[in-house]
Amino acid sequence: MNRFQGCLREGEQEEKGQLEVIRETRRQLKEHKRLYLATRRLLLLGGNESGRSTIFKQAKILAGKALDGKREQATAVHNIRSNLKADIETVVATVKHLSPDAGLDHPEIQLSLDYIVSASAQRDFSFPPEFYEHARALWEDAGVRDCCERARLCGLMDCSGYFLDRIDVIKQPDYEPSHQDLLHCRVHTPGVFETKFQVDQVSFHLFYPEGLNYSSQVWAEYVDHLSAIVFVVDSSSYDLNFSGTNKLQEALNSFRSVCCTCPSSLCVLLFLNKQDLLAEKVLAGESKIEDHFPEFAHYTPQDATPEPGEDPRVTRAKYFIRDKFLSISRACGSEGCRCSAHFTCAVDAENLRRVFSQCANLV
Ligand SMILES: Nc1nc2c(ncn2[C@@H]2O[C@H](COP(=O)(O)OP(=O)(O)OP(=O)(O)O)[C@@H](O)[C@H]2O)c(=O)[nH]1
Ligand SMILES: [Mg+2]
Repeated sequence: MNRFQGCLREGEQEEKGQLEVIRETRRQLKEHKRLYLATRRLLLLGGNESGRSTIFKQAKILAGKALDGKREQATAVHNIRSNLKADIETVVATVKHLSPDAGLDHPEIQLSLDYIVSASAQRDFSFPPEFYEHARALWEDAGVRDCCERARLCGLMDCSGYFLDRIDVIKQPDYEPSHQDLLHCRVHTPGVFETKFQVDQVSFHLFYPEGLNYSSQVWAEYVDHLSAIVFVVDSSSYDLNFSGTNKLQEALNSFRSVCCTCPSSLCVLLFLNKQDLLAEKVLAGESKIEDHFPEFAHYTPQDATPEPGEDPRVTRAKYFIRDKFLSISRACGSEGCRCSAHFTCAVDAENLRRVFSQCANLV
C-alpha cells in the first residue's frame, strides 16, 4: 500500500468513526426523548401548611435519597431539635393562654414553664440536657396534656406532639432521624426543589417551589413542560382562619383560579391531604363543618366509596370537601383542565405510594 492509499484508508476510518459517533449520539438522544416523554412531570402547589414539603420528602424517600450525606443528616438533626423546641414553646404559650394558673399548684411544672419561656428568648440555643428534662416534664403532665388536647381540637393549636412524644430518642447524642422524623420536620428553605422517583416502574419528576403558594405566575413558567399540577389541600382546615379568611375557603378560591386558567392539556391532581386529621376532628365532634360551611347540613354523598371500617361521619365529611372542589373544576367547563381527586395522608408512606401509582395512569 502506497502513502496515498494509506491516507485514503485513514480518512475512511475517521469518517467511519464519526458516523459511529453520530449513530450513538442519535441513539442516546432517542432514548433521552423516550424517557423524557415517558416521565410524568409534576408541579407541587398548595396553601400554607397543606403538606407540600411532606409530599416532596416522601418523593425523596421513594427515590432512595431521604438524606444525602453526613452534612444533610447534621442539618436534619438540628432542624428536628429546633422543631421540638418550637413545639414545646407552643405548648407553653397554649397553657399560659388557656390555663394561666396551671403551674401555681405544681412548683415543678412552674419551674419547667419558666425554663422554656427563658429558653425561647435565647438565640443559638445549645440544647443542654435540662432542656429535654423540662420539656418532658411538661409534656407528661396530665393538666398540660388536657389543655393542649382541648386547644388542638378547637383548632387553636396546630402542633401534633409527634416530636414531643420522641424526646428520649431525639436527645441522644448519636441520634439519627428516622423517615417519619424527617417527614414531620418543618423547615423553610426558599427555592425550587426537584426530585426524580419511580412508582410501579413509572418515572416521575416532581418540582416544588418552596416558599411560594398558589400564585399562577409560578406555574405559568413551567406549563409547557408539565404533565400535571398537584394541588395540595389541608382538608382538616375547615375551621381555621388565615389572615382573616377561612383556610379551606381560601384553598377553594385558589383552586378556581388554577383550574380555570390552566390549559386543558394539563391534568390537576387534587390531593385532599391530612385525611387522618380531618377524621380525628370530625369524630371528636367539637368543631362542626356546618358552622363554617352551612350547606354541609343538607349534604349527602352520591358516589362515596368508604374505606373499610370508615365511620359514616368521616365519609360524609371527606366527600363533602371533595365535591366542593370538583364542582369548581366542573364550573370551569371545557376551557379548564381535567381534575382527579385523591384522599391523601402525606405522613403515611404507603398511602402516598398508592396515590402516585393511581396518578401514573391519569397523566
Ligand atoms: N397528621 C398529618 N400531618 C401532616 C400531613 N401532611 C402534612 N402534615 C404535617 O403538617 C405540617 C405542615 O406540613 P408541610 O409539609 O410542611 O406543609 P407545607 O405545605 O410545605 O407548608 P409551608 O411550606 O410551611 O407553607 C407538618 O407538621 C407536617 O408533618 C398529613 O397528611 N397528616
Ligand atoms: Mg413547605
